[in-house]
Amino acid sequence: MKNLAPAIFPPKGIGDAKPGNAAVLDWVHEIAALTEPENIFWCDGSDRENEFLIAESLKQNVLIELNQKKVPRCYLHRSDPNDVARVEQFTFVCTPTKEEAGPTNNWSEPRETYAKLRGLLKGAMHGRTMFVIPYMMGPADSPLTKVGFEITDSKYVVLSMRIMTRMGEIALKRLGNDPHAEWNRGVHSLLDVNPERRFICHFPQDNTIISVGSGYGGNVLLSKKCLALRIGSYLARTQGWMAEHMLILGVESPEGGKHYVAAAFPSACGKTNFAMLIPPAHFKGWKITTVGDDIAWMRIRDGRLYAVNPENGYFGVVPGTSYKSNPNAMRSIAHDTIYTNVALTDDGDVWWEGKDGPPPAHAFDWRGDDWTPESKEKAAHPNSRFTTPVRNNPALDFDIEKGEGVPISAIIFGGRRSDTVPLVYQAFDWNHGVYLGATMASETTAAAAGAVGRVRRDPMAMLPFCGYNIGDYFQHWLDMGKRLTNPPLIFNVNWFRKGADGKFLWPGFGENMRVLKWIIDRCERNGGAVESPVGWLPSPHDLDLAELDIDHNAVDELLGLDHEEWKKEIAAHKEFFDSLGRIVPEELQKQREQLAARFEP
Ligand code: GTP
Ligand code: SPV
Ligand code: MN
Repeated sequence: MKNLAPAIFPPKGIGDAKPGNAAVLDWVHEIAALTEPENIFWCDGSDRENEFLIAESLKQNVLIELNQKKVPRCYLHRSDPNDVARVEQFTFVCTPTKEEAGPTNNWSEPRETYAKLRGLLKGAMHGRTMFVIPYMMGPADSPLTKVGFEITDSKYVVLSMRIMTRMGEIALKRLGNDPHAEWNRGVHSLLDVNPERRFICHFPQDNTIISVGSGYGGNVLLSKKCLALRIGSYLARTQGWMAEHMLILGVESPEGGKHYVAAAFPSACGKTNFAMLIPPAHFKGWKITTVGDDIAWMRIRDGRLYAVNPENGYFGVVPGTSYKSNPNAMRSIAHDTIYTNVALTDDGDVWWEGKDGPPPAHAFDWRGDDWTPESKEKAAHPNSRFTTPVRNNPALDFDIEKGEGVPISAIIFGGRRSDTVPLVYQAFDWNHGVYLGATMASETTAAAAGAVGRVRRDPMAMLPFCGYNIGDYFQHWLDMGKRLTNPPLIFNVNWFRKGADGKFLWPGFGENMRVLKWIIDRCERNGGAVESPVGWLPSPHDLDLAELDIDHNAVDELLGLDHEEWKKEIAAHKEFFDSLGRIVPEELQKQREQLAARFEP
């Protein structure tokens, strides 16, 4: 198996950055005694170490060399074809009781699970190198910042974690030598990359993650979904802050005013694209800056919500990315990027469906097989990804390293809905906004293994990522609202509504600026809106649609409410709440009844 490369033996001065904290050392030695690696490699994230690991990865086929003139310092990784997305059915929250994990998580009993995982990890790193990665999530001087360690036998994970997190010395410094300090323990082993022995297990009470049998993204970059969201959401509730599956962007007006907004869309529903938006020509002088594209950690300060992006890189969807749809992403991934599961052209470049220009006459597809434009298979996997440092983003926000975070004026929820849900509307107040988030739904995507295009409820885009009981999570949102004297306004958007011809009614991407502008107007209390049963809706003239080639019927359709569709939608809300049982807070049940009542004549 191509990923299961043998041990490597670095020259002196590489791989020996042993941390000073005794608790960390004890834990590493305990895991080494179990997994029996050939040697231990203590990572420091330095350039020298990185160059060494890239060279070894090329030798061992973990990375494939690309044309360094076309894409400098970029490499291609092919994951096992059975291992190309998150696996929700093999993801577990291992709390002492099943109730603590709640009805939306797979639960398994902690002691039994530890025992099972120990069995799988026994001798798993035989003949191989065990890497120890110290990393930090969040800016160096933020009260929200967390330290984690990931043990892994995958060089791809080490190389990716160096891009995705603040790795090495900075993390060791933040942790210090107090053996009682809070830090996350992450253990990852590829095992034999067998889907039958693939488990992503979280132990929130122990601040511990164990992931085996996968080499792919959210399953193995333990900083991301596992720590920053599943364990993060658990810590956030106990510590009084929020860990959310949200992008964070800045909006600067020509007059120099600035707002920040956070937006929760499910996986592969447009967060990275929205976070890197370039306004159309008509919005001269407006500028969007990126704070984060996937995860927001937020806390209350002076009655307002402030957000930081805990990550240091983007693990973004490749297909569909082009100079037309997302120029900032294209510039970001032009250098210093690891590509996973895209196609390789004959001249050593990368290619994917939706890239600018014509398809190559011949390429190797994401599996490495011959591909031509006549092939039935896609050249790039629909969930192929780039891993690129935030520093590559030309639109990076100036305050990304600000420890206190950026003040959030608006929270936006949204999903992929072909019908029912209007382009944009505003919640009446915080609790109504929590209801919008709690009942949001989306058509499923290739970001997780399983059927694509099926509508499922995905509260706050956190269904696969909330590390505790979803009823308690809803209550936490309601409680946060009570503590906010100056809460963000809450909105819902849908870029994906379709017309009778099955085509998207809204052009999306950069044109989403027009919707964002209305949201900012509402935050400044000067945007027009009409009251509707679902919330405040813009009328067509409240949206700035100048210089946009769109049919006014399409606009009416985008902003319209079909009462028959909404009857079904409200019934689906009820069905969802009923499926959760008694854990749904009374306030949200009340919101649902009020929504239903507003549709009565
Ligand atoms: P994760 O990284 O999985 O969390 O995904 P994401 O939410 O960051 O989604 P991303 O921005 O990568 O977009 C996913 C897919 O949606 C891509 O294929 C995009 O081309 C497409 N997409 C993004 N924004 C829009 C939009 O405004 N309109 C349309 N029609 N498609 C969009
Ligand atoms: C998502 O699925 O929401 C992602 C990709 O951001 S992964 O890191 O694989 O979870
Ligand atoms: Mn995501």
